[in-house]
Amino acid sequence: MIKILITGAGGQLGSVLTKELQQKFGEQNVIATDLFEKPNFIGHFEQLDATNYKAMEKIVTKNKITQIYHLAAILSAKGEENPLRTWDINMKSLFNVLEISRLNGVDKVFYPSSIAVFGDKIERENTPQNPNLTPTTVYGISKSSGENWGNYYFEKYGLDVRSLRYPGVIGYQSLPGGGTTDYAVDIYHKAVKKEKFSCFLEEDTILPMIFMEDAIRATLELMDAPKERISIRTSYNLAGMSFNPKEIFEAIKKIYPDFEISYKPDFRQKIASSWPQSINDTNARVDWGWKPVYNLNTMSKIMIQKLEEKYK
Ligand code: AKB
Repeated sequence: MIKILITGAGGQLGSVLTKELQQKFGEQNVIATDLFEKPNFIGHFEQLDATNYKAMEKIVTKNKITQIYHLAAILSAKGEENPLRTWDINMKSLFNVLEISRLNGVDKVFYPSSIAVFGDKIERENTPQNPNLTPTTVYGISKSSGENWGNYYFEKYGLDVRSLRYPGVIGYQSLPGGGTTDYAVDIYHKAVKKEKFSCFLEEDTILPMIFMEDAIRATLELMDAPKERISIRTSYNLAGMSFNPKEIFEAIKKIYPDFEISYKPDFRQKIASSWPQSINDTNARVDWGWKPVYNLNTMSKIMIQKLEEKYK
């Protein structure tokens, strides 16, 4: 019997993943947790600060949890406001998940990593799986350390920790908060609301991105893969598509010819400039059959159609 706990269930990815897991495993078998319950949430919700060991342990034991999806974290841009607090929250919550899992019979853990683990000392095109990681943000440092802690718990205790290095995730269902790739979601909302868009990155800043549907499918496929197929216990590179602000603007302009953009790069430009432009995800393809479906144009059509329904 699979019983799932999700931390950060109210976040951009967490809110969509929670629904998918509810559909797959049954609403009663998914316990969504976060600092606050979202209005209109349907299912089993428990309020949880993931840095609180005792509170997390209580939910895990009471509900006989067998899998944890640990999505709670402070992201790249927000994390720079208070680096030590970001480190503390991101690492404390991860240690809680790993220790509680090992001591309470949880069989599988999902830990999201990020393209933020790569620094500016790498090949920025087709970035390989195992370059020297020199992250430039505290979020990236916490994720690269977290990947190694996941690997450590697998090697030392046999805990089945699995992880993906997500690119920027773009979806119509939820809003991101505090990331460097957030502009690529916001731009669609502005276009559909017939507002001008001010972009915090320069027009030629190429970043790896992925459509929410692909990101969710990658997560479920990784978690479903037979154990012997998982050769990487730090975190898998994962690619969807790559584009810059000018290209996404042009894709949207095909649908809204009057849409306007201006560029006002801020501190996030430096972060974006230190990240890869495209990702080599051969290991994910070979090990568990990963293949993205969406590109910039197919994603843009769906984003706009769904947001038009939302704002109607
Ligand atoms: C961020 O921009 O911080 C995140 C990420 C790429 O991990 N979206």
